Amino acid sequence: MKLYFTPFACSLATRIAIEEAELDAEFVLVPSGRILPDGRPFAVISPMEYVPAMENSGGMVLSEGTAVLTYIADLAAEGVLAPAPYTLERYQMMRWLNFIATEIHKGIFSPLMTRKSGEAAREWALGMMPKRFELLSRQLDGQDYLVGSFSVADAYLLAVLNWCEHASVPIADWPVLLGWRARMRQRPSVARAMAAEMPLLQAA
Ligand SMILES: N[C@@H](CCC(=O)N[C@@H](CS)C(=O)NCC(=O)O)C(=O)O
Repeated sequence: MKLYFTPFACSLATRIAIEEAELDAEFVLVPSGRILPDGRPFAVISPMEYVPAMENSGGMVLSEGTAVLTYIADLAAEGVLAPAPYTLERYQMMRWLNFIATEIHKGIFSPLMTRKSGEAAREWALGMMPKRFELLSRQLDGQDYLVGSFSVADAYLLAVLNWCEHASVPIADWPVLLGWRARMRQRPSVARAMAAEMPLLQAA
């Protein structure tokens, strides 16, 4: 399985998942020109040219982070990256994946991190942030994971909370989230994933 990534983008969550479950994957860095090392345009894998995206040995391709993360979770031993299918916890995990993708990643960080957004979009995102961070903070107050045990939702949340400083999001105003992020960064799978991508980020 190939996983297409950009250092410290949301695709970091897929690397954390692979590390956590000790699965085999080849990580392919997507060049800024969006032409892959094998000469194909990245758009044949990911129509929006977004990371993360996945291509398995049978030629199946999949884009959209929450789908790729759920696919990886289903390759792992049961309970390692996601609650068992058809359980309430499984749907709770999907709820958080969707919340992170829409309300946090795209709803807050995207406008704050692109040079193309204007002041009005930035102000809007900063205005929406407290209610959304408060919800996450309440969920993680006194518990280590978004749902029961570690899941790909935690991996995704960690990947986006890593952007706070870059996006000037005052995470220190949410001590529960700040503490959770610090503890999560010490988790061996997370530490290994971040260590693998840090030199690539610094070289970019
Ligand atoms: N809807 C996509 C969005 C993924 C996304 O925004 N990826 C960013 C990195 S975090 C990206 O590839 N950006 C490249 C670009 O905007 O050209 C998903 O949920 O996977």
